[in-house]
Amino acid sequence: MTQTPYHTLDANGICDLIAGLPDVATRLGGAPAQWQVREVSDGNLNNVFLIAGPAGEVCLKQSLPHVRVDPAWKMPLDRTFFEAAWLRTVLPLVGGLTTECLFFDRDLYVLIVESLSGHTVLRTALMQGVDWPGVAPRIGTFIAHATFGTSLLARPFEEVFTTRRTFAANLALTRITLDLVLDDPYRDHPRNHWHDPILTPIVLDIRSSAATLLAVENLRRRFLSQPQALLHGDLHTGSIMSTADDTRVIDGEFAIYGPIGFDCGMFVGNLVLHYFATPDRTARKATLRDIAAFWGSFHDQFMGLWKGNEAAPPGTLHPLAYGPAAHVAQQAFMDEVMGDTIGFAGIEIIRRIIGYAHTADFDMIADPEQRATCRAGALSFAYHVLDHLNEFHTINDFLYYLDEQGQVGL
Ligand code: SR1
Ligand code: MG
Repeated sequence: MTQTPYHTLDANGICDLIAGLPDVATRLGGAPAQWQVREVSDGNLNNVFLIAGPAGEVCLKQSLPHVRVDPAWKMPLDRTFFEAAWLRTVLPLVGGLTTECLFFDRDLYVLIVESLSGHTVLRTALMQGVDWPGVAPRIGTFIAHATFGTSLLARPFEEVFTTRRTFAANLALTRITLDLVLDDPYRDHPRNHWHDPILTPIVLDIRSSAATLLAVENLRRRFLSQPQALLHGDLHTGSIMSTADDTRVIDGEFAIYGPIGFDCGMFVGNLVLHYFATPDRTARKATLRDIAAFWGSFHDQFMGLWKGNEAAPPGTLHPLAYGPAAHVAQQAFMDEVMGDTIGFAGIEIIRRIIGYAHTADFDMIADPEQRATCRAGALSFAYHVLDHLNEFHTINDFLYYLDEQGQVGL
């Protein structure tokens, strides 16, 4: 049997690898003996290291043949390939809102990117109580440019179909999303878990509401059958690193063509989790402001790119209709993205509370009873949103209801 060249790298292996990569080694400066390797893995899937030299630092990510946090859960290695391909596709569209791919190796499934050690994971920063009003609109900019630029609105279909073919092979991680996000929470499954008993009646209500289940089924079908643009695919607040002034979207390993509202909804859903995990009126108002600013930024920039698209490359679909009717049609498309955003936000909230992969947001609340009440508030909110999805006509309807629910018990 042929031995595959793949092996998991330790600190020595990492230094040996980088010593053979002149561009990366130059960024670090000095000699390999001076390089410090620090493991900083904290996601569910991969090993991540920071390597510092006298002149600078890089970040190395390596796929494991299993889920990092559950070695019994076997997994193909190709996820860093898709992350590298995603970075190379979106970096030219979004400029400084992600990181540069410095190296990818398909034998070792190693990806090396710029280090962001001066930045903080957005979820952590939010939990520490920072208020950075610039972040949400920057994520709006990121999604508008990354999605518009990979869609049929901006590129000839031959290019879009070729990119779609690449990312359509991201089967293992798409399966994770389908199962963990869009299916498990709505049925009995051993991967689901929650320990607060006050959540159980809400879970039972969710699972017995035909309106909710049909809404989820519809969104699940849309996720798989509406290849509007290249998505990040896992755009939660742990996939964003930021300072007050500089924001980067990282971890694009779940990249897949899908409905644009999936990325928007995942981001909004995670802001809502933070909202309910912060039982403080001022902080909650800041989150309402952030969601509004995110949507405004995304909407206006996507529409701006669409309207100013006369310079699209030859072969791109040019509009046939102009004038007010065309504007109404564009607005209808944006309304569809908004409907998806609200629906996928609800779905993301539910899976983060009762599914396999929870988030740390609620851990900040010391009192177990208050923690359970806040979780229940978020879960009930998401349930109501999905159960009455057709009644949310604008993002303001969503924010109004969020504000109303956020005042209960404060
Ligand atoms: C087994 S992977 C679980 C979750 O971690 C990733 O970050 C995605 O959010 C996925 O759903
Ligand atoms: Mg991730």
